[in-house]
Amino acid sequence: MKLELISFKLCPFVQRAIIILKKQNIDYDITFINPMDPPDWFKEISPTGQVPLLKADDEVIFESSVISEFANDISKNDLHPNDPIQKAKNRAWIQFSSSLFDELFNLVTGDKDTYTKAKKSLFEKLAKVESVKDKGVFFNGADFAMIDAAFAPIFMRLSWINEFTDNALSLSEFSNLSAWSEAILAIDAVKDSVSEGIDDVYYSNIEAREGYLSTLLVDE
Ligand SMILES: N[C@@H](CCC(=O)N[C@@H](CS)C(=O)NCC(=O)O)C(=O)O
Repeated sequence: MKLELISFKLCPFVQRAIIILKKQNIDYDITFINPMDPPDWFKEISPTGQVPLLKADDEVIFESSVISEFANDISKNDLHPNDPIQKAKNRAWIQFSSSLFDELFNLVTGDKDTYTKAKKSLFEKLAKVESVKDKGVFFNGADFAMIDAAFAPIFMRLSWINEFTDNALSLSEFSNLSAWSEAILAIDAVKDSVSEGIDDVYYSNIEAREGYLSTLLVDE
């Protein structure tokens, strides 16, 4: 099967799909577009107008979680836990994790009031994750799973923001999440899921948005 992932370099949802494709050693081509100004061929095949979109031969698969599940389904090694309850709980927390991108967006773009509310909401959600996280290295313990890939783009962006500021969004109050974030960000498939220099692009994006977060940037 020929796979082509339609992508946008800064997109955290694309990143999730790439991590699973890489972790499962699946061959795929990648095509970058700007979803804010998409080419006509993309508009014709995309039901939502959003990336990621996976072309599998002549079929179109959309939604990052579905693309990730598909990549897992066509692989020998299942990256979900075997136990149905555990798997269902993982899927529920994956869905929960997607809502964190709303707070991240508001943190990067909002004025001081929006930033403050988004930070409070983000940390309330993170506290819930902290309370259910296994004490092992990854979410379920020793093995990297689908859920770890789902959280990776969040932890990567939080670590960039902490590096660019005086730890404005430090995870230090969450000991489980701090260790989990470190373990996830050390995985090759995670490190290789973004283009070289994308952290600089993220920094410039924060500056360009001129939100409250841009006032917290310390010069690199
Ligand atoms: N629920 C979608 C969200 C994807 C998404 O928001 N992609 C953004 C880029 S990061 C996009 O394509 N935005 C263009 C638009 O919404 O028109 C998924 O998980 O795949």
